[in-house]
Amino acid sequence: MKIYFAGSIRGGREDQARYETIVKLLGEYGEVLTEHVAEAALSDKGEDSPNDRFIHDRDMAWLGAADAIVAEVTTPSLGVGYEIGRAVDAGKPVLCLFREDCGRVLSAMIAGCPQVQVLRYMDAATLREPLRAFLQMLAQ
Ligand code: 6K6
Repeated sequence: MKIYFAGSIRGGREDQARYETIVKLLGEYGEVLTEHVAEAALSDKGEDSPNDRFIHDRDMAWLGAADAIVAEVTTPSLGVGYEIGRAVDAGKPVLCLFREDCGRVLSAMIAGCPQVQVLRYMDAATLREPLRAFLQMLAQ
């Protein structure tokens, strides 16, 4: 099972520690193609990153290779929204994780998309069971 994890980078890194927890949990069920999204060293500035065209093309190739997309959508991010849209268009299963106590309301374009599953949570440590259920259902 190849899993594409999406989380905000230039949209803001406030939830980076949660991304680490989620990537660790996902690693119990498959290969996470985008572990770097959770790295603490990755800033929202990207001064030492490869160029944007390289990032886009590489990430789209990984998205195409993925069996499932798990996106943490609490911090709004153009890139994550774009990845979700591309994944839906490609017919990939998409699970979005939204932290309920963040004080924001999830975009209607995500919450209202019938091809996207949305899981509202409070504590990333409690996500093991729902992630297992989502991924094992796909493996059958
Ligand atoms: C580092 C810091 C700023 O830019 C970078 C370059 N690094 C990236 N490396 C890999 N994937 C990226 C990068 N920037 C964006 N993405 C992809 O878009 C990831 O898969 C994330 O899920 C998503 C984040 O989008 P933004 O709009 O929040 O950056």
